[in-house]
Amino acid sequence: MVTRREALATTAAVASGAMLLGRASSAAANQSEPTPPGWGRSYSGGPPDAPAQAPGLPGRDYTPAITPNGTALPFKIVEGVKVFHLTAEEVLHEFAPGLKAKCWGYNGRVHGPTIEAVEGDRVSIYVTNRLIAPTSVHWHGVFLPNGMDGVAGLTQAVIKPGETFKYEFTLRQHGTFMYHSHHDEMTQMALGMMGMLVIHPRRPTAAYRVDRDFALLLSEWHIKPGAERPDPNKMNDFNVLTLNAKAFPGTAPLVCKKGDRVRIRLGNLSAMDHHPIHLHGHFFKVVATEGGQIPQAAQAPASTVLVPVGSTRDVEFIADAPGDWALHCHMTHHVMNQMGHDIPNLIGLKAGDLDQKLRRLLPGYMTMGQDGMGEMGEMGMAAPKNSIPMVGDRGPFGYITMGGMFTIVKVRDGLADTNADPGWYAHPPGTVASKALADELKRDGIDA
Ligand SMILES: [Cu+2]
Repeated sequence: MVTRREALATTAAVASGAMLLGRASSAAANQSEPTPPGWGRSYSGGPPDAPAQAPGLPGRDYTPAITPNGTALPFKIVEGVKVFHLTAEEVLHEFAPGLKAKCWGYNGRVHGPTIEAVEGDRVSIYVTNRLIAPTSVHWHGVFLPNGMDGVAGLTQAVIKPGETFKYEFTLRQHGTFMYHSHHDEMTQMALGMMGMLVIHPRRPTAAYRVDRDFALLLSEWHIKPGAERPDPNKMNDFNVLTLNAKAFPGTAPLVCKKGDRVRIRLGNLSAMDHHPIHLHGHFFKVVATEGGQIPQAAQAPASTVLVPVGSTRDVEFIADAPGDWALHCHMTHHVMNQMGHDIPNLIGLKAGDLDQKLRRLLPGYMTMGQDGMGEMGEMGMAAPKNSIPMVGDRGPFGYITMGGMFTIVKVRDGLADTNADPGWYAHPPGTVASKALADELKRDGIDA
């Protein structure tokens, strides 16, 4: 079956030679201004503008990125221009099983779908506002005419409820970018109004090609247990930390075949926190920021990358170690869900017969936290309606005491389908940490 998009795409490909004579011709180039060595031009205004090229197509010009728990924004091609449509609206969003909240997003999703395009594409992005408040959209990190930058009041009028605005510009860079509301940011971004924007190179080098290309947007929320909406007025004490707006165990795993070259595009639009994202079992190289590609000689190896607020970091690695590898923010409070914050410190407390006494008044009462939080999620103690446990989920060896900004990179040998969760890793015999045997303790002189 030929979809409308494919039909348009075919037409566009056939017509691409004539395209510059059409609508995109006003974007014809005047790039005679010299730029200092090592600096590309930032301006893509029109006219003068960057020359638009034939729209880049998935499969032919790029391998689409994967947005775990998300999706790509569909487009159509009209007269050589790639046309997208975002609708800002309220969305009932599930962060993890047990926690839903009324958020603001785009096209029925929180966060919005990933916009994907190719360097040289002329893009037209329509934004319809179905919120109760005015809004605007900023294309974060993208070179464009000043009036397309989306800063309400500064470079454009607000998009009032019911109105549709059009943004149009030619993409003249590649990399990982983001889009977000730029009107009443404190409220609108805290409610979820953001998404990823991936621009592929027009002529990808061998180094650019990867087998798996993931996009993860980091953000943070304050949702009082039981509340129906995130609270945008909180300046700290964020209690739901998310990857693509999901908190573990709501996060989808990143599934790879052994030996895959993998890219993870990390963007951070949290209100107040930078996130050091740590990958287990591998090292990666930080290959790009929202400012562009990092020269190969400067791509430092690491297993943790700090993603500052308002930034993107692309990391690449070879998934050569089969297993279930944690990928998470290393701030310990960012891998803790709602209930773990701001409770009295009871570490080391001897509850004694306190529990028994209190149970006479409160049947089922149990003092929590005297040996930490590990058991709390598992026991599901006293979780108010519409809230998620402080920590994680049941794993193959017991409870995983991590929640929030946590997911699993699942690397498998001989995997047929990387789109399905392959389940838990089957460890080769003798490769799992286990209780030491008496003769081992004796042999190695361990006085336990
Ligand atoms: Cu963090």
